[in-house]
Amino acid sequence: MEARPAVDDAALGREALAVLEANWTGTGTVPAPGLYPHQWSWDSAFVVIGLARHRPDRARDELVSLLRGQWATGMVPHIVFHTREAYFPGPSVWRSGDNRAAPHDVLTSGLTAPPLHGLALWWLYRHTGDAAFVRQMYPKLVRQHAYLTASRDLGGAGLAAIVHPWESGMDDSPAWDQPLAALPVIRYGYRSVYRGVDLDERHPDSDHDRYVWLAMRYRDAGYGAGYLRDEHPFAIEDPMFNGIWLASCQAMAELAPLAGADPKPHSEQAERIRRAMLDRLWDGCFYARDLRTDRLIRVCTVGAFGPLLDPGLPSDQLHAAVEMLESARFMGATGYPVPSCEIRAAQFDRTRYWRGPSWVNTNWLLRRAAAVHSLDHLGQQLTNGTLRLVRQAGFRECFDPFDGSGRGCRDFSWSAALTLDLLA
Ligand code: 9WN
Repeated sequence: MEARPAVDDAALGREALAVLEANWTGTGTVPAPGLYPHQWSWDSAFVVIGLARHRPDRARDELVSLLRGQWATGMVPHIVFHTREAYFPGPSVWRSGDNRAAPHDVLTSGLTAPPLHGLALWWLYRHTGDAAFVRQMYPKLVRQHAYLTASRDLGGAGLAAIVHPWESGMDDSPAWDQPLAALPVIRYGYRSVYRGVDLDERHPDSDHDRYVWLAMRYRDAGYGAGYLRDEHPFAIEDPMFNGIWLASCQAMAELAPLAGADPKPHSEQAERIRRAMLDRLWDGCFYARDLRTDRLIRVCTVGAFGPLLDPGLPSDQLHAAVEMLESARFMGATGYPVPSCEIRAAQFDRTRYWRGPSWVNTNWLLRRAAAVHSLDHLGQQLTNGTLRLVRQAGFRECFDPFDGSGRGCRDFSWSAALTLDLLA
């Protein structure tokens, strides 16, 4: 495995800031130079979190810039294109400009992403005390949450459904294999967009073709909520997406008084999400539910731990989930935290993207979960293990969970940003 010269904390922090500076375009932070040359939604939220202590000015600009892409429906798109077309699918595929709900002055994708922004705003406030900025952003995030309630509660129980694997942020997770296999494959052949990375580490062409087909179908239906409810072939209640939403609802409840608003609707929303996740997704582990078959997708991925972000998670589920996380099914068997799929699953692959490798962002989310439950030992293990990964292999996109070697691209923004937070 490639080894880097030993770096102390101060040098690692300087390197992380330098990566983020290099990835700043003047209007936003790109996730990775070349590979992801636009602004991605949950990547930006992680950048806000990482910069909160070190560059609050930049963290504020990042969030403002991302939310310029928000649609009139409240939807925060998963990609905002401040720059020319340089990724596929780009603006000419999404055609947001043709949709009346999309912003006029900036082009975007038509999908959304895990709604981490409430938690990111709370994190920024916690480190800056900037209530004026909270007042400015709060109404936009209220509208984001309202969109999820109005247009994404496709199961009618209070959870938000994702309608595309890209919306999970975990594109090729084994959890999407079955619902994806039910879709037709029409050759588009655009996977070559992934320049500079090993294509064997990513999803096959057939999956990419299905991603594109699904996105275009939604586009051709005008990105309509009625179409999603009645016809769209991919609709899934994902525990990570909803666990993040719940955490953002709780963050919004704390921020509401600063904006002169009532916290209660946010706490009530969080309770609804908690109840629905327990009723619909829990069966010894939190699984994703396929709304088109009304069945749980019984493969345990890192997404199963999203509900741990909830301080109100009942102790039975909390203990069972933590036991599983620490067991030989997840981090008990690997040298590094946390594999993206349980290692005994047939689909586990230590080299392939969201099918096995460890990621800094999910490690950070689980460390946050450990903090809300005062699981100090677990939190420390996650912090130390993640810092060991980036110290040895650099700010890679993801890592082999057994030997810690880097996978995917280099100079990845959220790996750098969250390292800053872990070092603090
Ligand atoms: C599709 C930008 C994004 C992340 C996702 C990650 C990957 C895109 C892709 O890169 O997704 O949105 O082309 O694979 O899976 O989590 O937000 O870093």
